[in-house]
Amino acid sequence: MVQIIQLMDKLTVNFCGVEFKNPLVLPSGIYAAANAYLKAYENGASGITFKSLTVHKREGNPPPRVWKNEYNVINSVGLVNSGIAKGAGEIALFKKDHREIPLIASVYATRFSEFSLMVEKLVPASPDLIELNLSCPNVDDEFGKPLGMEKGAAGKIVGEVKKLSGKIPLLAKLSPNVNDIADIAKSCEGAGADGIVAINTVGPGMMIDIYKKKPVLGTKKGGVSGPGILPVAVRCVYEIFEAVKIPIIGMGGVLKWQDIVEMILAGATLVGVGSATYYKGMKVFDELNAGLTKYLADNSISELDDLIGAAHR
Ligand code: RRO
Repeated sequence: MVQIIQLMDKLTVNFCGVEFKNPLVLPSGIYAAANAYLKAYENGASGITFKSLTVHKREGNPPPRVWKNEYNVINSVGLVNSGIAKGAGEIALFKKDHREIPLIASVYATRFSEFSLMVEKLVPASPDLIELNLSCPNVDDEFGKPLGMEKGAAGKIVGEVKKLSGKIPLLAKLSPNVNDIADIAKSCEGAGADGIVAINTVGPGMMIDIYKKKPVLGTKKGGVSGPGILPVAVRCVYEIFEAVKIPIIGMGGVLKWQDIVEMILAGATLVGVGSATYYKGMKVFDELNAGLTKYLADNSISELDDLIGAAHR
């Protein structure tokens, strides 16, 4: 028992000054209720990201919004959320009741000024980190491409928000659906980002129900996650690691403990586990932590730090 606790201690990670008990976090948008966040934590996630907030409440896209097959999940949730005023209140309450759980707040906007407005409202709620979602793929029809798909705009958003975020570290969540994700990451770092989150969903993609002979999603197209996108995510994390010095939360397609190791070797300090909960339930966090712990022991690796970016050496 003592030995297991010592081994589990090896999983502790410091990310932007925040202590995480292991490298596995819940990404934004997988769940949107406090009880699901708590369940993820109780099952071994070390931190949670709240659903991205927008200035105003949103009802989301027409259903069906999420669909999965053996290889992939496709979603077109459409940013369902209660809006920044209520959302910031929910974050403050969660933080008051669960000070011990590292909490990442997330915001999405279609105008530069909206990012600033939301971050001003979030700071008093005291999230541990703030994620700027520069990359939701599912609202193009309403708003056009997300602002952060281009390095000039991504840097400008980070620079503006950095003036308001104070001591709370700022993360930029990037899209893989660009020519050069590393260049965008570099621009965010130059503008003051403290960390990068990569990747958001791939696509847009489409799945078709062969019996109904129709696309499965209400909006037909959506962002693709799940095991099939892991190699894209690993490549993005690898390229970003070469381009920046700030730490990375790697995510996209992680299902097995071996995928966590790949992500960390590519350069991730923390790893997001989202779609895997749709395949295996919340218990997947404990399963992945156990696999990672055994891998460290079997390979005589004393510190997780020794693995971060090791594929570059
Ligand atoms: O809500 C969504 O449709 C959504 C968001 Br905000 C995002 O960042 N990524 C995604 O795949 N879906």
